[in-house]
Amino acid sequence: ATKASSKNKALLYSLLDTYIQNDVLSIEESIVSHVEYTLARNRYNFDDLEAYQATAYSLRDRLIQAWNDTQQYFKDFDPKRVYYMSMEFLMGRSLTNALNNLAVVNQYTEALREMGYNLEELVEQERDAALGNGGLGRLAACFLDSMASLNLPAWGYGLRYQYGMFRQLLVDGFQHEQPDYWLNFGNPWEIERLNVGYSIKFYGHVSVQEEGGRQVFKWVPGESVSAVAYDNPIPGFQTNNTINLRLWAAKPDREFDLQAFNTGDYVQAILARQRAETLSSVLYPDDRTYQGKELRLKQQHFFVSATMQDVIRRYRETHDDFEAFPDKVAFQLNDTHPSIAVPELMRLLMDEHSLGWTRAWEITSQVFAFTNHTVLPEALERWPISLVQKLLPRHMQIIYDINWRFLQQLREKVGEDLELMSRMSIIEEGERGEKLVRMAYLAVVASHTVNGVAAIHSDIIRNSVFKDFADLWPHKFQNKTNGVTPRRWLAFCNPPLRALISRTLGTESWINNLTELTALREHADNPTFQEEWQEVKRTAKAAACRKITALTGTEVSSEAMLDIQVKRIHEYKRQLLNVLGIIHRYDALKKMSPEERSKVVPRVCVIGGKAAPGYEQAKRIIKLITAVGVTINGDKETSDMLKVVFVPDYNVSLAEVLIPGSDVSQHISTAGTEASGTGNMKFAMNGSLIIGTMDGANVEIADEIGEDNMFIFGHRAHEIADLRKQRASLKPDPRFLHVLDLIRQGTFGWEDFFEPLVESITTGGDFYLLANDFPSYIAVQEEVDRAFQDKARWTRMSINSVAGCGWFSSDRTISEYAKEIWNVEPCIVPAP
Ligand code: 4GP
Repeated sequence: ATKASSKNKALLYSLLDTYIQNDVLSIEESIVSHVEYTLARNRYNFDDLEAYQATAYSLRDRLIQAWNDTQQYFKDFDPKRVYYMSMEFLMGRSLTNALNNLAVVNQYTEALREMGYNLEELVEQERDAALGNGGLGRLAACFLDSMASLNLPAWGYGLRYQYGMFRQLLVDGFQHEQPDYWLNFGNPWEIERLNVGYSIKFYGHVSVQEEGGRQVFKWVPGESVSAVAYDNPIPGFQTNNTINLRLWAAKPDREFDLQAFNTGDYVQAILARQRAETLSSVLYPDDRTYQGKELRLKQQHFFVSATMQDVIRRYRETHDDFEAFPDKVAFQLNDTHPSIAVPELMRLLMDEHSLGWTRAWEITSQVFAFTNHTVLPEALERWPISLVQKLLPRHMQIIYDINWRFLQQLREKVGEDLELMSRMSIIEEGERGEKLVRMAYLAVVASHTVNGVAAIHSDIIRNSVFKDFADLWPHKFQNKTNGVTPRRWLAFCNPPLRALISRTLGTESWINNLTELTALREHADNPTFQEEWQEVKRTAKAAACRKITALTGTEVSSEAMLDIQVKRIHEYKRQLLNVLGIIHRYDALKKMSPEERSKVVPRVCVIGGKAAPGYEQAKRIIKLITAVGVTINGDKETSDMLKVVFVPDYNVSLAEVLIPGSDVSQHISTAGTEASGTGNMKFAMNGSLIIGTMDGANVEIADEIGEDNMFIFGHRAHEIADLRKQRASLKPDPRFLHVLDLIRQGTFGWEDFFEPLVESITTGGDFYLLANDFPSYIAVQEEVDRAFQDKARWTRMSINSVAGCGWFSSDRTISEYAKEIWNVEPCIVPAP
């Protein structure tokens, strides 16, 4: 009886605890005490920034509690864990996400209101954590959210850049890059772990010694840097589980200092050590091309080596040898960026933990899996041997050994096929005699599984990018269609839509089980429901329009159709096709009588996205968009019917406002070039209709929501190769040629500056086949206008879009990875 009653008491206290913690007064007390003791400000007088920071610290206390419970539980339970290794995590803001996941939005709103603050305004004080370029980095962030929400024993590992993705300014319509000092006011969401650090080696040489009849390799480094951990708690939705994103920052290495200071020049020695810190300071903003940059390879090794050492240390806390390592550890390589982890793990196992090659390789080849994110050839990383040799001499030896054994194995299987062997070799005999390491092949050889990110992309990988390997090891290749988190990208960024859906379905369980949205289909034609749906869209659209006006100074009417294309600027993504379509629309408007014009559906065309700083054509495209905007928006005759705006500095938090408000969005890459796309999923999930090609995940979106609920156009992937061959003989549509003429004639000014763009898509060039797809693009745009005029039809399409999005929850994607690649299971932390 006493046992039972003490159990009851414990339960009572824990309920009471939670109650007291979530009581508005306690929340106020917690915020005020952070103002006073963490920020050391006056508790009676603090501004919005301080209020935001104190609120964040107050939430961090809760996150730390849950984090500790979770990590302790994982430690006791010792499940197999997955480590998601990525050079990029494009997290965005944390406040709204934390409030929602901890289910304390109302209490905090109320507490802040009583103290005289508005939560919505405080949210705006937070700087985006923009530690990523685009799709690949944002996918990693969505995956963390799903791993936490699915209670997986998972961690993310990455780099703590001090400068995230650059801020984009527009000056006279040109992109300028400004540094993103995101840590200027500190980062309340992270926990600095000065006690968790590793020494990371670079340069130097390798010596070989005989020890007990066995060769022992000793790497004598020429430089060493310390990696220090910063932990970022990642809460799950409606669960106590809170996982970790561990980011590494570089610090001068103390051990190494001893030698350095003997040189006699004390000040120089300090300055030299100080430079070590710059290693992790900046994110490379050139998505997809990092070739040959020594600092980039240094960053990769730094991040990977710290991660491998950390994982091994954790594993060794509970295991005496490496027998169980593959049963306890899974690594996912987010693209090839972390693939130097393969030789690094081999090195640690052999040189530091005395395993033989065979055993080390057995272990290594059971723990890695690799995701490819793009088929663009320039993105496949290849490092000059001379560079790898200089920076990581021991790794170069190991890579040669891996390659030698692989080629032996290949020879045994297929015989002496020199041509095939040189095609598949990890070492490429580059032009001008410069040999290169093909990082993707290294990753494929060492990984037990290789996956693409949408069905069509995984087919392309199997049939072309990695064809030889897929023929050799068909079992290695899988598809894992991307997804996005329905928390951030629907429930939290679009509260009115969340409320309407929950009211209609009578539950919120769809947020964790997104396929439940299919039940919306039966309401798609219901007039009352349609009206409510339109009202939700109106609210979101008004907010998006206000934001657009605030950012650009251009007034846009929320009566017009809001048409958005936001993503990195890339030729293959064909923002240029969008602009050509806009010019065509403008030209058509100009040729109409006022009477005809009054019947046209008004449209606001929004384009946003960053260009890599060295990518000239992409930067020209931005200037073309803004120049076209100046002409069109300034034309009184048509400006009620058509507006063109370029939104500067597109980022995660801007996406959260624009996406819910849009009517249509464009995902119009040349078929076979966009691996998946994830923006398409976010728009569809918010009832924005998709104008798209049959590329990437658009193909599966069409399967799920139905082609008749989208605007599909353009040539299909299987036609592209032939069309490319026939480019020289193509007779482009006269409307296409006319649009090019308008640019050439200077209708938008800057005709000389735009010439290389026009040139790139005229006959003979036009690698991305704009001319081929232009007629069907124009036709589908007319279809879009017609559909928009039929409100009931449009609303039905919009409802069906959302209803068909269940498949694109990153929860689905992550469950597949967990079952089919990682072999890890949920590990649910009991409620406190
Ligand atoms: C992107 C792909 O371009 C995009 O299609 C995909 O949805 C996303 O990865 C996530 O898988 N690739 C990159 C990159 O961002 O840097 O290669």
